[in-house]
Formats: sequence, C-alpha cells, structure tokens
Amino acid sequence: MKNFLLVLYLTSALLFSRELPLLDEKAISSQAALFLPQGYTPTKNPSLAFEKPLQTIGPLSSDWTWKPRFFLEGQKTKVLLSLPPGTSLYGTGEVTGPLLRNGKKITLWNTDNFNFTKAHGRRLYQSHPWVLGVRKDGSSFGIIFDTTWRADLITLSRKIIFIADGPPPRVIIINGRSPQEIVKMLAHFTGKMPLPPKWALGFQQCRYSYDSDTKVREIAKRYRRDHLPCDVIWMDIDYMNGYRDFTFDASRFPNPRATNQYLHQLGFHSVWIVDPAIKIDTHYSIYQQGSAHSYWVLTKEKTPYEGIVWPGKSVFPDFTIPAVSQWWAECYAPFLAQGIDGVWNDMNEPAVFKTKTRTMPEDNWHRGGILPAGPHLMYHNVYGMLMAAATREGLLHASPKQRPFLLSRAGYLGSQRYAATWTGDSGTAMPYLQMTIPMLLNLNLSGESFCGVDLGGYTGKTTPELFGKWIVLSSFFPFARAHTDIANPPREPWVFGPKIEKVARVALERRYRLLPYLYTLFWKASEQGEPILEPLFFAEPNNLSLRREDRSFLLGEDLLIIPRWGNQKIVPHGIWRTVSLLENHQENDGYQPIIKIRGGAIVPLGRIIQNTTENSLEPLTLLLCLNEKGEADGDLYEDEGNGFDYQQGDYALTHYHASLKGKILRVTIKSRQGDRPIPPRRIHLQVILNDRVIEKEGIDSQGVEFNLEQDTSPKTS
Ligand code: NBV
Repeated sequence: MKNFLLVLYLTSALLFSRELPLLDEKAISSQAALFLPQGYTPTKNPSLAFEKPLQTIGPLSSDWTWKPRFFLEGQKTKVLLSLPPGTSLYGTGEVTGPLLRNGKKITLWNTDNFNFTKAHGRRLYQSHPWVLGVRKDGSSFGIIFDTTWRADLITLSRKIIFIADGPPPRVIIINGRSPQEIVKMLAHFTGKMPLPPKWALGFQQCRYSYDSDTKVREIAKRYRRDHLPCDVIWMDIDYMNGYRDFTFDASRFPNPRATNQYLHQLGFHSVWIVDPAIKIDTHYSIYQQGSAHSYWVLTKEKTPYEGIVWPGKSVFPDFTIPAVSQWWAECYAPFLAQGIDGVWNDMNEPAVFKTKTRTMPEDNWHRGGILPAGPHLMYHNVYGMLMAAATREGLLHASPKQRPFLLSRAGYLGSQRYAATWTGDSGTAMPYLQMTIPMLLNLNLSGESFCGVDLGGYTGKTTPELFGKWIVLSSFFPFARAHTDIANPPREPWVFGPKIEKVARVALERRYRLLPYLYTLFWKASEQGEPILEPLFFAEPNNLSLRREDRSFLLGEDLLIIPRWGNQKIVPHGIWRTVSLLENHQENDGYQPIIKIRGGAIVPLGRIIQNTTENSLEPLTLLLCLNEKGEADGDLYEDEGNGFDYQQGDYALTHYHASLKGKILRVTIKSRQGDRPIPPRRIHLQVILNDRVIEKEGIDSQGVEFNLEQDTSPKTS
C-alpha cells in the first residue's frame, strides 16, 4: 500500500510539477543571497520575517553555485535544495523530537496543541520557515523560506524539501564559517531580542489560575516565608470578568491595583494574561469600539467572523490593519495603570473551539493596509506575531520608560523582536521533560533565545520526583516559570514536601547566583544575536560525535549543564571542570544538574538574593578556569535593570582577564565600556583547578595577584 501511494505521488508530481526558472539572484551581503523564482509576487507573499526590508547589494558572485530549485505543483510551490553528505540540520523553530532534524517532517501551521498530541506534535504554536545546516567540517549555512503560508518542511539528509500552500516564495541563503556566524546573521536579518527588564530573568510562578487576590497574596507570602527566590506571579484568565479582555472580576480581584501594590512591596512583579478573542457583548466597551470601526477579521462573505473561545461567541481583531494594531496598543494604558508589569498573549494562533481545525476558516479575510489584503491561510502563521507587535507597542506607549515584558504563545520567524515565548501545553512525564532541551535549543537556533517551558509540565498531574527533576533543569532556561493546568493540584515547590522544597530552593539559589552571567548573556543576545542556550557542538562544530547530543547543553559559551539523567561522558574537547555554586555540598542532592566551566572562562556570580530588586553584587564572585595557555577571560554587563538609559551609555561592561605567569596568577580588569560609574568592588575569586578550588578575596580595580602553589585552600572532592 505504502509503495503504491509513493508511486502515485511520484507520478502525479511528475505530471503536475513544472519547474520555475529563477528570475533573479542577488547578493544581500557578502555571505547571503536572495533567490526570486518566476511567479514571485510580493502582494501574494508578504514578507514578515525581516526586521527591515531586504536590500540587495549587487549581483551574486559567479562562484555561488548552490541554488534552490522551484516547482509549481497545482496551488502549491515546492522548493528543493540538495545537501552535501554529512550535513547536520537544526533550527526549524518550535518542534518536538530530537535536536538533530535530519529525516524529519514538520508542518508550519500555528496550532493550539494540548499535550502535543495533534499531528503527533509535528506542528505546534509557532512557525519558522528556517533551517540551519552544519557541514561535516563545521562550516554552516542557513535558509529562510520567506513565506507566511502553511508549508511542510522536510529535512532529509541529502535534501531539504519545502512545500508551501501558496505562490512561489523568495528564498534567502546565508553562508558562513560556523553555526555561530549563521545564527548571528539570522538575528541580523530577522531582528534581535530587545533587552528585557532584569526581573523577567528571575524565577516565576503561575497556574491556571490563581483566581483571587487572597490566593495571590498567599502564594507571594509563602515564597518569602520559605526563602524561595522568586520574582514574578502570573494571573491567568480567571481574573477577568467573564473572560473579557482588560476587565477584572470584581469579586475575585476587587482592587487589582492593591494586589499589584502588595506584590511590589514584597519585591514581586506581576504578569496578566490577554487573549485575542473579544466577547460579543454589546455592553462591553472593547467590543463596542472594535465593532464601531469594523476592526474584526471577516468571513469570506466579508461579515465579522464569529468563533467560540473562552468568552463564548467572540470576534477577533484583524492585526493586519494598522488602525487595529494602534487601537489594540492603546487599550493597554488603562489596564497597565493598575500596576501591571508584564503581559501574556495566549491563544493567539488563533485558537478557536468547536471547529475541526481548532482555528478560523482558511478563507476568512484580512484587510491589511500597508500589508496586502489576503485570506487567513496567508496570515494565519503571523496572526500571533502581529498581535504581539501591537501589544509591545501598547506596553511601550503606556510606560515609555519601562522595558516591556511580553510572553506570546504563537509566533513566527522574527517574533523575538516583540516577545519572549514558551513551548505551550506540554505533557507531564519524563519524555516531555527530556524534550525540553532539544526544543529550547532549536528555538535558540531559530532566533528565539528568550524561551522556556511549563516547568513541571502543563497537562497532567505530576509527582514530587518529576517536579524535582523539572525544576532543577528549568532553572537554567532563559525563561523559568512553573505552571500547570486548571484541573491539576497546586504546583508550588512546597506542595511536594520538605525534601523537594529543599531541592527547589537549591535550584533557585543556583539560578539567582548565576544572574550576573545570565543578564550578560541576555545583553549579548540583544546586541549581537548570540543564542543564550547552545548545543554542545557549538563548542566544537567539526566534532561529529557532538552533533546529536541533546541531553545536555551550554548556557552561553562557558557553562555546560548536564542533568543527572544525561550523559556525563559526552563533553567537548578541551578543559571542562565541574563547579559548584553553593556551599556545603548542597548541590549533591542527586537532583541538581552537573555544571562544568570551560577552560579559559571567567563567569561572574552574585550573592543569593530573594528577588532581582536586591543587589547581588556585594561581593562579586568570579569563577575562573584557566585554559591550556594559563589564561581566562569573561564579561560582566550591568545597568539599571530597566528603562532605556543603557542605550545612552548608562551601563558598564567589564572585561576581566586572568593570566598565569610561572606560578603567579593575576586577575585584572582589562577594559570597561560604558559611562556607568562602578566603584572599586570587592571580589571573591574561585579558581577551579584540576584537584582543588583556590579562593581569594581582593578589590577588582586593584587587580588580584597570588602564588597558586602557596595556597592553603582545602582540596575538594
Ligand atoms: O489561559 C489558560 C491556558 C493557559 O494556562 C496555558 O498556559 C495556555 O497554553 N490556556 C492555554 C488556555 C487553555 C488551556 C487548556
């Protein structure tokens, strides 16, 4: 039967497939090329992945021989790229399954996918028409299929096949010496994640839903009482009055401003959810305003489309219309004036209940403006991103001096410009926990470095054991938030008993000690587009044995994180030494992942604090591990933690350098950029040697110098 179907497919492909000639090919940088097939029409293929319109710089050099081939197959377009043997494929956005994407097929069609069950998880909430390829020798390439239409992306070992349900798209190919270079170029074209407020890097607690002011206060108080570091409490849909956006249920949250004030007093920030579906209710002002201006997505008959979501019968803002995005942005000011710090856009695939497809009809109509008008099939994959863009504008407009924090479930290539993301309604079992690493790695390799998962799993009940394993790992993810579905028992660390609560505390204390390093990584991601999480092969792109490793990962370039269930033997070549971040062997509880530091790295650590409003840099700890040449380097980025003054120079980027001459180790500040005054600072050095850790105190501006051999620090195990 299978063979018969294959023959049928091949015959029909032969009969109905017509190769489209390349109309144009141009260089867009010295390392990137643009290919335009016959039939490419900008109004039928709006380009939304790029931060700025693509500029060509001249003809393609004659030695660029690797080109995509385009075929028209009925209403679909196929793009083919052949690959040299030994190429490893990555990226492709938010996907289930392993890190290495060779031999995989996914569908780019944003899908509300509870438990990742639909289509066996081969389509999720986001779409990234993007592949990163790493050749045998480590040299790399990236391919952007510049289309928003639904598509299948098939990444075989010797070819990539992209089949779009739409007209011929442009294709961009980036070529580079390393995967790092390609990911940075991707960020150059599709945009970098803006630097978030520092509090968004703290630990966060959510559930569906903390459904009253009383409950929220209880949770916040308990975090502080139990000395579990935490920065953010989240409000899910039950805070609303009948699921109407921008409203509050008067009996559960009688005074949201007071709720937020209370959280702020305890050093918390708050994030509140806002969904796209607007309740059809003639007494509801948002519905009235949108209806008065005809702001809703239309059916093919050009009447407002009505779909059922949480609020019951609802309409959906058409974010392709500039006036709608502007109106949506303006809706946020009175809402945020309640002391709300951040926003969460959910269900923005958009999810629609009681439909077979779980979304709106493909022939619904978007009216555009600057963007061309077109069917939902053309705009579905960017609906969430357009909503996030409008929401971010709203946050900026309401509080121009605050860095926005926005989490969006749906997204598309380039979404990092507007929002952080998480992987949605994950299942709650060990395989889902294991999948978090490759999922977040591929999101990082697709431009979205500010990402995380539902810590603990979303859909089902958990066990203390699984929660323990989950929190120790997620504490190293860029976005770290515990969450669970409405049907499940509470998901805060203390509900699992004293042993697991202690495991959680150790995990969170490790995260908070790492915050100076993490914040520096975020700053680098926002400036240069470097990923925050990296796969192991980034340390050695030509080492083929690392190419499929996804049970451990790198946090930045300098720390290797290996869960207890990972493989400690798979480590890149060179010096990697195990470090501990806490005293008294607290990390040896059998749960906490092993952390290894790279030889040649200096990693800045802070004190344990309970939230990011506290100063953690008194003293500053420098974890230091020399390379084979007896040297080490590391950066520390600091600023106000919020606002935009850093863009005017109010920041400090300190580069620490260590070098060993004979037996004398000297650690100094090699350079400092930025205008932010940093007084001489007490530093605590921890030099990680093969058999022991040497600890020394000093003042960084004076440099610290000592004889490594005359040290009296105790040997560590
Ligand atoms: O708003 C409720 C949930 C939310 O908790 C979850 O994180 C989202 O992914 N939301 C989906 C709606 C329905 C969940 C069954």
